[in-house]
Amino acid sequence: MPDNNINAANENEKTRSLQEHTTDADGQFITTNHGVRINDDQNSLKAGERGPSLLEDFILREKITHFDHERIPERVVHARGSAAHGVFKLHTDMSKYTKAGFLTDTNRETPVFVRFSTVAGSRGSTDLARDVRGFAVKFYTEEGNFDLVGNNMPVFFIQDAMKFPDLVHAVKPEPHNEIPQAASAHDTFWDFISNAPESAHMIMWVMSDRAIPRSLRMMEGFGVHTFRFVNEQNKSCFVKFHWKPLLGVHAVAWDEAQNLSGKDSDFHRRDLWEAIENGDFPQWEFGVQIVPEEDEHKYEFDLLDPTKLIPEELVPVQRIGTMTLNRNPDNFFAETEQVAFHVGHVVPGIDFSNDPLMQGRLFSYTDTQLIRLGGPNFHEIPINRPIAPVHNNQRDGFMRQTINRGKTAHSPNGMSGGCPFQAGKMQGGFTSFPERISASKVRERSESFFDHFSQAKLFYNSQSDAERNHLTDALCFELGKVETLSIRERMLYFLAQIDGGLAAAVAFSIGMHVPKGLQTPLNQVVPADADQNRYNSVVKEGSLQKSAALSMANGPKDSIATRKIAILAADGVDETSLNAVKNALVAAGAGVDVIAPRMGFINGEKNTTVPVSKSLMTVASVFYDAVYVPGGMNSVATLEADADAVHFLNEAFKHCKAIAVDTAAMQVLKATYFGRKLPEDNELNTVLMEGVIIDAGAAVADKFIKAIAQHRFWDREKARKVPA
Ligand code: HDE
Repeated sequence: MPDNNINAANENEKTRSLQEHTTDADGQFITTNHGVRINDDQNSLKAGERGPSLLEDFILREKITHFDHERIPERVVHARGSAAHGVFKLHTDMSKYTKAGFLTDTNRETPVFVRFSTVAGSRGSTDLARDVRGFAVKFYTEEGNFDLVGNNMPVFFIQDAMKFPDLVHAVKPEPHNEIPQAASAHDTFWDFISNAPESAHMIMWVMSDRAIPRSLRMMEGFGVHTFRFVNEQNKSCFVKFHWKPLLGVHAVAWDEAQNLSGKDSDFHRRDLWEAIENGDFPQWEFGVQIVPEEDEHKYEFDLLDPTKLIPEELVPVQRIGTMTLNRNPDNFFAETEQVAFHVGHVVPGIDFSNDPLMQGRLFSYTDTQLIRLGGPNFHEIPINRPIAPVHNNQRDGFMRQTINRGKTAHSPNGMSGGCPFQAGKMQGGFTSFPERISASKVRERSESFFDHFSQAKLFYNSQSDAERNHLTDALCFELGKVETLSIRERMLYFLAQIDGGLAAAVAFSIGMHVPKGLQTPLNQVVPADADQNRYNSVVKEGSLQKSAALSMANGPKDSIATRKIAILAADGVDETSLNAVKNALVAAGAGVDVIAPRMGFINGEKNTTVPVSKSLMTVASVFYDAVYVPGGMNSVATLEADADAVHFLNEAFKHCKAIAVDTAAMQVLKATYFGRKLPEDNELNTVLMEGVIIDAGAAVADKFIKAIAQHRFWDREKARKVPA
């Protein structure tokens, strides 16, 4: 077929869209799966009204059979997920480094589908588990699908794919009693970790607040492995991929996370869904760190080691495009559940590195889809279909949907004029980067992978005081739940190699001492011939001491866009102040709920009605970023005496949120734990009360907005005396 015919055919196929596969039942009759209209979908066919059901009832049998087969196996990891459609728009041409069309043509808009997930829990588990978050992006490029199957943390627990099943078995619920769900705070996980010092860096990330994001929209994303870019001249460089959220990176408090797990285990899913429904489309900038091929061995760490990041101080992240998520899936199962990502889905211009973790993943993803989605044709499921045309001689298999015309399914052929043709370099055929390799076949790990602790230290040292406290608390919590003493002891030894103070603080909390030497040698569980030193610290001196990019505290704090603010009110509220503050918050981009003891409407003191969004029965402060209490004598009297309202404020205070109170509502504040302890009113500006704004009427709004933009006032935790 001449080239221009191929192009015309390609154009036609490009017009296929996911929409083509959606169905809408509006105004339609109910039918069987074979298109027969059904006249009664509520009653089975019986021999007489009170008689037995008849086997011939094909309508009943089809309905029940389909139902019986509704479930498919959940993902073995990352089972719990939420996803959205969107678009990627490049703003900086990368053709110097790569020939990938979607990274060189700044006029293109590339459709994407993004699935966020937790790793350890089952499909119905809580969104708020302490866990890594998956951040998987499918780019439907004109040259085929590129999947960037990353996480919200830039490093991983292990260096070699061989250890992945062990890691996952260790973190999943324990096999004898299937406890605990979606939690790493148990013996098997820490047993594994304490014997795998390569996980030190990742443990710092997972114990940090990055593991309990405020929102999926407020997380960074990372490709983790080092990839290759390859340009038109076949020159290659190394690249690390990043996603930087425009809303900044924010977390909740651990107590809040646990609370949310009970009150709304769909918190992140709901938040993403609602933001998109409201038109608050989440956005990320796409970033790359480029390392020239000749610099491969320039760093103290190995670029192929997935437990290491490239500090942004050494190689800045260049921001090259923006991803916007602008459409919720139409159907969770068809799209979010059936989407199949694969690290091996790359397009010309992007290639792999020899990272041994990545290499194992290149096998795993197709393999898992075969069992999870039931056969080799999962690429035909609408959400997985590329927008680029597909032609090859692969045929048949369960649930094949493509109807291939013609006699040939072989190549080379003469009968079909040689079609489909191999695409040469000029026609955009994928060619692997011809990396030169000369080596012995070994089961070995490179010595350049043995420094397990320097970047763990770098991360720890780069945290703000509050972040470091949270990380310490997280370890106290997790190891406090570990029952086997020798595991706790090994972990203390492990932590001591990261930071003596950290190890001592955790030891104190779990009632132990940091061991001087290792009582239970690690080499009991590593291969007998392994050199013990390889599994211990090989810290390189003179490394970078701190990296600002590793701390969430250094992120932008200038916007309250999409934040959720609660206004507590009851009958008799001062509606003028309420409306003024509400309008100011909405104008600044926040979402506001008026919360009252009952739903419907409340009457303002000037007798206007104020609509109530939620009742105190159904919400809690953990759903909100900040809370405001307007004045109005009767409203204040009601709230002061309402335990739920007082608890709402206590909890918001405990979780270090911005709180605004009208001077006419001081009684409500005084009813709280922290308000009762207030020094006399004019001395409120102590650290403890930072972020608690007291002012009259609309004057509260400006200060309140600035406070909400700070996200949290973690210094309040220094008092550590707030119940709630
Ligand atoms: Fe995955 N991983 N993984 N993984 N992974 C899966 O694929 C696997 C790893 C990641 O939203 C599975 O379709 C191996 C690192 C995400 O659908 C499975 C190894 C990173 C998702 C699998 C790793 C990831 C998965 C399960 C070590 C961050 C969810 C279901 C060699 C860079 C994608 C599936 C989605 C899913 C295997 C390590 C990210 C079993 C063997 C490192 C975001 O194939």
